[in-house]
Amino acid sequence: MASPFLATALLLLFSFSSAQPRGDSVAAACSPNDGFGKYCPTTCGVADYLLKYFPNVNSDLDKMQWDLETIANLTQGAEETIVYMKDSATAAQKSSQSDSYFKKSSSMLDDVLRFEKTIIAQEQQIFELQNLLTSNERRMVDLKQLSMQLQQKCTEPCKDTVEIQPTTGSDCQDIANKGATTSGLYYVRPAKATEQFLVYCEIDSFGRGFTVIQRRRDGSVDFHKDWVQYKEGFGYLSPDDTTEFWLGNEKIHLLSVSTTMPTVLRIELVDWDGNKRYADYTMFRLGPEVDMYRLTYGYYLGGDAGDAFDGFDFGDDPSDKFYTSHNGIQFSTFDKDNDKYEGNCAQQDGSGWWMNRCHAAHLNGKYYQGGRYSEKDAGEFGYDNGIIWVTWHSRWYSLKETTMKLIPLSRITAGGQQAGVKQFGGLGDA
Ligand SMILES: [Ca+2]
Repeated sequence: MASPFLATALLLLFSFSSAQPRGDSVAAACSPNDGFGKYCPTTCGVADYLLKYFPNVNSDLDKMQWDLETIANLTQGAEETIVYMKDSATAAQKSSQSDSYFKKSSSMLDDVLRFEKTIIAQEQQIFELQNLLTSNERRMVDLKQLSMQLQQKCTEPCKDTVEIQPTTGSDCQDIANKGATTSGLYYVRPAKATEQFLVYCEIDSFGRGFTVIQRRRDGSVDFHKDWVQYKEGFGYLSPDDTTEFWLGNEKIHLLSVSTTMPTVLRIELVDWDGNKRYADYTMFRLGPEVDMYRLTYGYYLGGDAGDAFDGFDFGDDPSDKFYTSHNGIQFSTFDKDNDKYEGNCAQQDGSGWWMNRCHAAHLNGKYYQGGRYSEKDAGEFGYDNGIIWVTWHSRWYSLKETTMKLIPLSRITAGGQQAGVKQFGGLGDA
């Protein structure tokens, strides 16, 4: 509304001021105007016109002034808004920077969490290690105790763990007669012996006491020994009858000549099929060393193994049986040849035995696992050198187990002969 009026006023002013310096040209340039009349205004006419319009122009100028001030105010507001916005932008920038801080701090938080997890895991490990340490300490304590016990044991002198029974007697039957009921190791002193010696006594449930003079069971002892060794005895005496031995010719001699009662030599045999057989010879006697421990017996008492001591007709020669019998034959070893042969039976067969020319029974022979053997197996001489009882198995069959034992004739039938056979069960795998 103010603008058209203002424009007109300004136009008038311009027109007036430009006309003023030129004076004379006003009329020429005067244009008819309803405000000035039909004619060109004079100075007075213009003044009158100005005076007439001056209050309106003044108020218009005031209005313009006010408008300008309003505009200026608006501008300032805008400026302030811009500044505010700028500030906001800066703040926003700053806040976007703190976002990266947030990111950083959250990654730090992640790190912290990770470290916490690591710490927890390490604490768990430490706990487990502490447990291990504790159990190790306990083990150390146990080990220390064990080593203390061992040290104590080691400081004690070694004890012979072989149990020797307290009962003594002239032989095993004497010991059994005194009430001993357990088989095992005992000291005996036959009447003609100057000192006691150890023997294995086999005492059965009938109160019979056998004095064992020879034992083969597994080939663990080499029976290829010289005269002195056969005289003194060799191998091992065990309280549980698990070892092989030859008691010794001198002891056997003393046992056999110290009693006026007839002594029975019982021979028990086991083959590789576990079969068991026996042979009994009564009035057994072994001569003194000066008679080369000569074997004599009264007669064959019986048994299912047969009488191999009586010799055997091998069919090679009519004199076989005569030259393979053992009754009345002296003892021979490879270093003391007392046989009836031009050669050396004990040397050829690798044993000590009552060699004739040479044998039908040969219980100190070479041990052959499995039993059957041949001339090729028999070494450089190739003779029958196994553990032989030829009235049961051939001379090329070596027995698995043998026992030679002594008992007074009066006790051999105690409990009956059958009982004697039953008691045989002490041998082998029984
Ligand atoms: Ca000879």
